[in-house]
Amino acid sequence: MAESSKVVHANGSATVTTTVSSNHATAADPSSKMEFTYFAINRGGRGLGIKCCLFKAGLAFDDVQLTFEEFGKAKKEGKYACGLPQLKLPNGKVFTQSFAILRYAGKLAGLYPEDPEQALACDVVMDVVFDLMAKVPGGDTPDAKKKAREEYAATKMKNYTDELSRLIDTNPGTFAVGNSITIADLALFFYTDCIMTGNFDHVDKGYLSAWPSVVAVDALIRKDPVVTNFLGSVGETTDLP
Ligand SMILES: N[C@@H](CCC(=O)N[C@@H](CS)C(=O)NCC(=O)O)C(=O)O
Repeated sequence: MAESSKVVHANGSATVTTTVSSNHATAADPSSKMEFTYFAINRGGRGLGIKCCLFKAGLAFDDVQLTFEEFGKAKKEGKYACGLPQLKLPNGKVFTQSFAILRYAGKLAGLYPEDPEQALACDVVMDVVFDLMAKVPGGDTPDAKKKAREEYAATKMKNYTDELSRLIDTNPGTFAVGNSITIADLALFFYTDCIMTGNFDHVDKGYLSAWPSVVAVDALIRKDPVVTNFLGSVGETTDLP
């Protein structure tokens, strides 16, 4: 269930805040709600895994979606120094860093293993994805960006994906870690869905077919209720183009 309010600013841009809550949500009192701020996308980016966890945990939250224009303006005013996402807890404390927030939300949702070795396996997958995505090169010109991205895909990104595939093969179970979805899978999906939807500039959407184990886990994540229930609540799916 999602109720939206839209604040349209004088310059025509709009901040959309949606109160997201699953049917077992607990936060009837608005002051007990978390506030999650990211860009205006549900699927993709660093926000999806976190929102899936909060939804799974049954925690209502205000989903504040900024336009790039609003974000740019806020940055100029000194806000969001570490970028988005950010999570404000009901006690007013504000936290950044997507994977730290994902780990926190994953604990609330029961999607972060309690067993120390399983948690380690989960963290390793997450950190490989984090490095892979953090090191994606840009470029001063479109041509330079294309060249840098193609080179990255053929070298470092290939090595990181080899490692993800090795971890999946080493960890027992059908998902990245174990037999049910964890935050390792939600972190992995940040990468795989970006590639498979063709949203990773200058990398072919079939790139991952060289790693069948990664593709197999992606297919499980793509149809897992943890992901599809949240996306369904905001009218979206995990379908591929
Ligand atoms: N380490 C941070 C990185 C955050 C980050 O770079 N977010 C991007 C969007 S996915 C962003 O806001 N970029 C614009 C900026 O930092 O000004 C995290 O994991 O949350």
